[in-house]
Amino acid sequence: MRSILVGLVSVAAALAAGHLVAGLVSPLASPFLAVGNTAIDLTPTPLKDFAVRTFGENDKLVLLGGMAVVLAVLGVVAGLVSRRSPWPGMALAGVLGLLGIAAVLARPTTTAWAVIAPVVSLVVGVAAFRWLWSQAPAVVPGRRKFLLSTAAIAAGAGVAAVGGQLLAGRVDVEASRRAITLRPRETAPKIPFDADFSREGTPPFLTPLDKFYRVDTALSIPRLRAEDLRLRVHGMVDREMVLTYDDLLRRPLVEKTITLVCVSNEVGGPYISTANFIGVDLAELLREVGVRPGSDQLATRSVDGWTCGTPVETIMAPGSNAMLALGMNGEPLPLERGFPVRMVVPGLYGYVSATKWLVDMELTTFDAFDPYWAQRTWAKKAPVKTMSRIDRPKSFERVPAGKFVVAGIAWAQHRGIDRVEVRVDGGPWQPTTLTKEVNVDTWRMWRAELDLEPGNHTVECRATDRDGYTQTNDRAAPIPDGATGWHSMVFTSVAG
Ligand SMILES: Nc1nc2c(c(=O)[nH]1)N[C@H]1C(S)=C(S)[C@@H](COP(=O)(O)O)O[C@H]1N2
Ligand SMILES: [Mo]
Repeated sequence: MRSILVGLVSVAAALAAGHLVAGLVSPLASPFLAVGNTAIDLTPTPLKDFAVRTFGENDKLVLLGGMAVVLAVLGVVAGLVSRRSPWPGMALAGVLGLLGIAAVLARPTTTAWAVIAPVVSLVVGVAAFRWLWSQAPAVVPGRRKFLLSTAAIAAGAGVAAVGGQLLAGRVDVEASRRAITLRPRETAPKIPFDADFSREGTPPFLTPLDKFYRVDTALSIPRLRAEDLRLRVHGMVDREMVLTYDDLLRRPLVEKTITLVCVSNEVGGPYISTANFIGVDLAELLREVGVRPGSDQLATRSVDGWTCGTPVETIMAPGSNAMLALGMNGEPLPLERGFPVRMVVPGLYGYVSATKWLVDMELTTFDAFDPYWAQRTWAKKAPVKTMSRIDRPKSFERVPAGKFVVAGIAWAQHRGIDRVEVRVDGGPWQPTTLTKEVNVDTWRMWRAELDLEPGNHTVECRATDRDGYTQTNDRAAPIPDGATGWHSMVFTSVAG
């Protein structure tokens, strides 16, 4: 029992000490977070998909919780193997410490001296184990002193962990964000009130920011102040550039309504949202730096090391609407949306276009560089596939027989939606009514009135884009370049 306590408290002390020092030197060097981030990067893609599907946006909390449990178990083990001598437990603490050091060194963005955080963690872990073990009494009268020492170290660990968290947050990025007002020279046309069928179950046309889907690999949200931004543009260019946030603000700001979608969406999935993005024209900026012939990939990097590759051709095409976005829905980007600046390119899935916390843009080639997800077997190029989704009825819903409205969304960003059809129980395809098009870079909502006999039914939908392509029922998984197939919904019509 005593040795278990020694193991648990030593592990806690080690993690907390590392977290505290990391808060001082470099928050991402916290051994706990570094191991978590490394785990995310090393997780096989199918398991990652499973985690996102199962836990959605709580996937990171689940990971941190799981790590805490594993570490606690290791602490218990360290105690159990050290009943006679402290050495096995100290050795285990040392090995864990080395893992922390390796994880911090493996982070793409750590500076060399940030390694001091996991080193402190190792030393504290081994020393705490040794000291507490030596305090553990062989006789009952010594118990009180031992418990006091243990409680003191546990309390110290608590204070250190909280202190580390506070220090990591001391960069006042919220104040930096609050101080910004974005004044687009050209605002997006007002969204007409009938641009959605939200009363019939579709999402509202513009997604409120707290409802906007979120997908990224960041375990802790990067905290980069606008005034600290140095956005580098380099590689196969005529003139390198380093842009500050003020440089970006001085350029003409435009506002555009754009729908963003994630490649990991299953057919009928939730990872699609729409916002008014405020930003600067990306093609214009690239024309200023002068893209050298032969460069076909824009490789972008976020401050936490995540990378992305976008076809130069897509960005430079007339009317691409590609932008460096500084704001969403009238406010500066929220921190989790990539503050201070992110990229948006309509018509491409987010993982090949929408880099958040953007700090580096390198003109290169697809041959020369594989970004984060391409290294993990996703496609290097991924234009958004023409898709549609049924939002009403819900799966297995019971609806009144007779007249019933089905409704949903369809999207084919940058091509536009031409029509959406539905069919019931494998019958003939029927037309639906579409909302007025806001622009070709956004989703469009549809509805159709059905007349239903009582009983079980299946409704399916399919969209046709402006290029004349109609969705087929060929089923593809999200990996490597986006799911395909018709969305279908099984429901019951009830008489009376
Ligand atoms: N830095 C960074 N940017 C990123 C990602 C990431 O993991 N890290 N994920 C991308 C993916 S896969 C998508 S779908 C979009 C999602 O943007 P959102 O979270 O604002 O909805 O961001 C993209 N930008
Ligand atoms: Mo994504």
